[in-house]
Amino acid sequence: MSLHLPFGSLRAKDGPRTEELRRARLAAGAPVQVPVNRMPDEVTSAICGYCSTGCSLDVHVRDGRAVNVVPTAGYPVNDGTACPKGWEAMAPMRHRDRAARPMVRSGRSLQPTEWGRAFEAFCTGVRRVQAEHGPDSVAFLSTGQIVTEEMALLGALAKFGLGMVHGDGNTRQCMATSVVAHKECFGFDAPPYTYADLEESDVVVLVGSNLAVAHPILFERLLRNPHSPEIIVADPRVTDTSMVATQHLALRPKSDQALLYGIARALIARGAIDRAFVDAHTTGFDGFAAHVEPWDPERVFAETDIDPERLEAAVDAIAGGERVSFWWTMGVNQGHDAVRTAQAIIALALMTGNIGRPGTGANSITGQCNAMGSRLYSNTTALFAGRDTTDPAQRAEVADILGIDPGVVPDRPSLAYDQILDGIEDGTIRGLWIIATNPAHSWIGHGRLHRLLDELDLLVVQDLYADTETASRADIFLPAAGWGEKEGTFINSERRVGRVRRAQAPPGQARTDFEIFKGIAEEWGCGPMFRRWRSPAAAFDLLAELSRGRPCDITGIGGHEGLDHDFPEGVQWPLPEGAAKPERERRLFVDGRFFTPDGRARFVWSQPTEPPEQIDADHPLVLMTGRGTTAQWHTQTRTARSSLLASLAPERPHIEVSPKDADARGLSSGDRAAVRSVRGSIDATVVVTPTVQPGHVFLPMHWPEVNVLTAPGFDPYSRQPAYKHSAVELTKA
Ligand SMILES: Nc1nc2c(c(=O)[nH]1)N[C@H]1C(S)=C(S)[C@@H](COP(=O)(O)OP(=O)(O)OC[C@H]3O[C@@H](n4cnc5c(=O)[nH]c(N)nc54)[C@H](O)[C@@H]3O)O[C@H]1N2
Ligand SMILES: Nc1nc2c(c(=O)[nH]1)N[C@H]1C(S)=C(S)[C@@H](COP(=O)(O)OP(=O)(O)OC[C@H]3O[C@@H](n4cnc5c(=O)[nH]c(N)nc54)[C@H](O)[C@@H]3O)O[C@H]1N2
Ligand code: SF4
Ligand SMILES: [Mo]
Repeated sequence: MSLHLPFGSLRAKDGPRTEELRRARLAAGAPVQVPVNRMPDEVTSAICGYCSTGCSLDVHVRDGRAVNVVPTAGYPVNDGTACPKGWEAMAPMRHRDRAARPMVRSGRSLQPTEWGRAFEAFCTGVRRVQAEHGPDSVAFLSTGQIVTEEMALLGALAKFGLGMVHGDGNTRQCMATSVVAHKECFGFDAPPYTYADLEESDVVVLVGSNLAVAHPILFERLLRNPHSPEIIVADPRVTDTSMVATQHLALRPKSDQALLYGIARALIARGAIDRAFVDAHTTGFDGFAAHVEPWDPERVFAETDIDPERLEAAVDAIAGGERVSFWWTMGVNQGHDAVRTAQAIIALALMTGNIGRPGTGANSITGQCNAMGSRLYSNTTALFAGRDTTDPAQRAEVADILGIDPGVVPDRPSLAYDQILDGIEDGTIRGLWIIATNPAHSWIGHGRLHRLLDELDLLVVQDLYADTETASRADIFLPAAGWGEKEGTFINSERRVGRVRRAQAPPGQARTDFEIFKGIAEEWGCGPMFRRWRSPAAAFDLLAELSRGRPCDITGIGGHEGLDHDFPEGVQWPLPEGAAKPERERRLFVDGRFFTPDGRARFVWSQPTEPPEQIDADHPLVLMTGRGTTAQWHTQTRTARSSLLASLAPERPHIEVSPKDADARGLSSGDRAAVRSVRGSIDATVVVTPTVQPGHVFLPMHWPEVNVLTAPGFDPYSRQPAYKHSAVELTKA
């Protein structure tokens, strides 16, 4: 059955809503005859496969091929709008560089083969390494960018089927800090907000978040806030986001914890505390208050460069706000003291009673399209739905729901990403399976990683393209279907579960990650263990069952069918079975009850520490890295393959330098400079700009050489890499 609609009626602004389209499609009998060059045969919708905003996109299909993408009108997240990556979502999928055949290494090159041979090579390879070096010697690294159903099947297959214990993902590079901060403070990894909070606040505090570039549609929602909000941006740089701020706190890199403690102290000093909320719903406030007492305005100035007047102005705004929301992203999470910094933000929200009400919250914004799915269901470091691997009862429960022997569920937690790499270094990890991530570009200080990848006995890479920095090093390459070519769900930053749908077939022999995992299971001989995982829809039903009674309970969604028919606008977790039809936008902790055993949120604090790599005479500049433009996505494997997106982005790496530092080095805009850290040197084009302060430089992360420079430092609690503080020097090339 197909629906024929003229393109004219699918304009983003006033086109029919997804559900209406779907209803019309169901109702449509005989196809309407219209000129073929103007009409899609079918319109399907899918949540965008780039950032965690989770916009819905309508994909127009003609003759089995996706021909056009239009943002879904009426969808609660984006209502007919999208950033350039969303509009261009199909171009990288259609590109001639897409990998279409499995490949196995023969000497220096990867040679095309058939799936049967590739699965055989995979299983023999993994078995051989495990036989020689023990079952723990093969690990996997996965992603926040495949559908939840695939992530979960990967975790189950690797751990319960193939006997692996260690597996982590690129979510470690990104959200590990928020996970730990939330668990300790709220009792579960539970970002409490809904996007409407951006529009309902009268004070919005953004810490280390460049929303305008990284989450453009959320930025637009902030701009639509009708309350003329005070917008406070804490970022060492002037960014597209700080330009709309009413207060820009251009703090010294990695001094956030001191700033936040200073704000807390000042709020306490003037009695701007919600004592009733603190007494009824939290523990640890008095200890926290005593801890922050030394951060008087002079000390804050000395440690952060934010003078007492600016501090006072920020405190005034927060104290005077009725509905204050606090948001943070990688400026916080990618730090050597990241968890405690995030917890200082949470403390500000708790002590002022700014949580659980419209326009409030301590709100960590996620990064990748399905980072939230990976946090709940990737089964990398914890068990499904946030369960504890070391708890026998929770292991038994998982085994029971999946119909497997509890003995196969690992009773030890996995090593974290950097510890897996240490394992390669010390010879305990000898095989690695990398799915939907490109660490040879994105990992911190990656010179060492390149060497370690070359030392492995077995490297398997599963990607859309065989020429990524990581895939080109593989012994076995498995070609995957991508966005728009598979079924499943993503969970966005505000906990909204939304559908991803297949609009076209993948190229050549490429298969969905789900099919690849099933194929490996069959070849390995553990296929029967995964019979319940018949399809992505069946997998979703298992995941719902695994969530029953947990804070992220989604048993009330009714599976993929429920999402297709009852919740075309997606649905935020939790939604337990039998719950009333939920509101369009929901937040957590409305009743002041948290997920800790006593129902109270926790204040958690510590003494700030120094970044591990300090500037010195040879390397006097602090290097910050991050997102460059809305048109570039991470390692650019996808975005660089859209000519439109490429035209919106710089052609080569550029480094932003302050006029003072440029003068001192005889550099002008357009010059080529060598940027060097103790780990190596790269070549970049100089952009002289007052948006960075003297003593700082900024390099977008989108170029493969950037992580030659970055200093491997990690938060001790989350083991998240600290991508935003390395010491470098610049010289004219
Ligand atoms: N266009 C585009 N959008 C993306 C992505 C992409 O690659 N391209 N990636 C997605 C992903 S996975 C993620 S995680 C998010 C990241 O989203 P963001 O975290 O918003 O992006 P970043 O540019 O990494 O970092 C944000 C800001 O932190 C600032 N910063 C650096 N050091 C400090 C510090 O010490 N303190 C403070 N307060 N700020 C500091 C930087 O100057 C930068 O402006 O973006 C998502 N969206
Ligand atoms: N210097 C510096 N480095 C950073 C950061 C920084 O701020 N500064 N940020 C870090 C952060 S927050 C993140 S999240 C990471 C991101 O780092 P990566 O995850 O390494 O970057 P991506 O380019 O998103 O890689 C995703 C890969 O998956 C492939 N892929 C896409 N869809 C599919 C699919 O459906 N199936 C399969 N099998 N493959 C697929 C893509 O082609 C691509 O090769 O980078 C980190 N690195
Ligand atoms: S804002 Fe994010 S989710 Fe929305 S279209 Fe852009 S990349 Fe996709
Ligand atoms: Mo990220």
